[in-house]
Amino acid sequence: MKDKPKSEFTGVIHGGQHLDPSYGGVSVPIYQSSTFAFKNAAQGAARFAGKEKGYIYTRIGNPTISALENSVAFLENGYGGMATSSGMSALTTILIAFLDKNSHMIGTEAVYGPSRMVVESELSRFGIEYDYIDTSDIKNIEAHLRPNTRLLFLETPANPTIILSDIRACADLAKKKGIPLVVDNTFSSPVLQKPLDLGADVVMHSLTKFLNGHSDVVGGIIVPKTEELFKRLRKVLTLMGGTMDPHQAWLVLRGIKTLALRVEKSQENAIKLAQFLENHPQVKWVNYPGLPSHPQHDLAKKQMKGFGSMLCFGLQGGYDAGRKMIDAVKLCTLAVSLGGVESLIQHPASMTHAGVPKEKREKAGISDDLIRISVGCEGYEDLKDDLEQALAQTA
Ligand code: LCS
Repeated sequence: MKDKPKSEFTGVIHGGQHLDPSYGGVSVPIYQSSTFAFKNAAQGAARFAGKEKGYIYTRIGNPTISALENSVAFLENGYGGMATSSGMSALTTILIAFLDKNSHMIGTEAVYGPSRMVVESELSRFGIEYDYIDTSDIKNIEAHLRPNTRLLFLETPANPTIILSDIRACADLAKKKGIPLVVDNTFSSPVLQKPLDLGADVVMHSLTKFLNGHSDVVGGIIVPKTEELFKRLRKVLTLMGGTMDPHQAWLVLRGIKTLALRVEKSQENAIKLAQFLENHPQVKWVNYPGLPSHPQHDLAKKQMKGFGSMLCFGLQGGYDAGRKMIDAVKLCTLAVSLGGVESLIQHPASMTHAGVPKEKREKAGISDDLIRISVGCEGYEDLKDDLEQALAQTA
């Protein structure tokens, strides 16, 4: 399918896909081959010169991986996709493609811990300068721009605070300054938010999360808006080698077919759970973009098609009570990661964001009492009963 369908339910199944040309397989075959034979020397040379279409070597391209790349590029309205071995590999490919020695980047401070750690502790060794700041305030971004700023990186909603950044406003600013805007869209998925349509230049995902949806694959993807950006990023990815494996691609492609269904069910659960938690006497605060109490509820309504299924909260009894609660859940699983059919609960300060120093965490709003839930597709009543019994044990 090339034309845009009316519904995301159609796009996730057919977008960018065509029947297998060999045998008409309805499901894309797994081309588990590292290399592809040439008919003769002339064909091999023509493929390397880019004069003939076709596959050469799986690090450079593979039919199963292409099917996944076409699917996500279609959903994100991008020029093309580049699947990577992990979400971190998508990010590092982007960073290396855009940043030079002595260049500067601005990033959302409440990002997934390793997303800033890779810059702060590794790329800084190569002379790259950075500011991880509150990107929900456009004036704050303007104040941190430097003559050598070469990248604006947003994670919205942010992991784990669920704070939003205004993609359209950031895109306008980035355009004015000639800086590429990259958005990590992992927490929304393209079903709920399309950053490229809001003016971003590149969108990335950890495919490990909602797109795959079954907690059984690690993967990532990069989708730029233009051919020029695609060529730059593809060159870096191919040279750095963070490519995906065909079997991994096939599993994610299978997961994407039910993305819209899973997102619909999990966010229906999330809004009800957020309301339940907000009204619970032992809960001190809840952050969920679908609640009118969320500081950016209006922005969420404007830039997202739904509020998603990630939420965080703190208990009256602080982290001691929170730890008792996460030890007491029976249906929710105590595990990091997110976006799967099963509900997961975790404590960012001691788990996903433990590598970020405490003062940086606190400045970013990742308080010690913050508990994060990735709401899954179970029945709402079962999830509510589980949280209710776990909360009762913290009293
Ligand atoms: N971007 C976001 C927003 C993420 O949440 C993660 C992983 C990544 C990038 C990196 O992707 P990966 O390499 O793991 O595929 N977030 C995780 C989390 O919150 N818990 O465990 C992993």
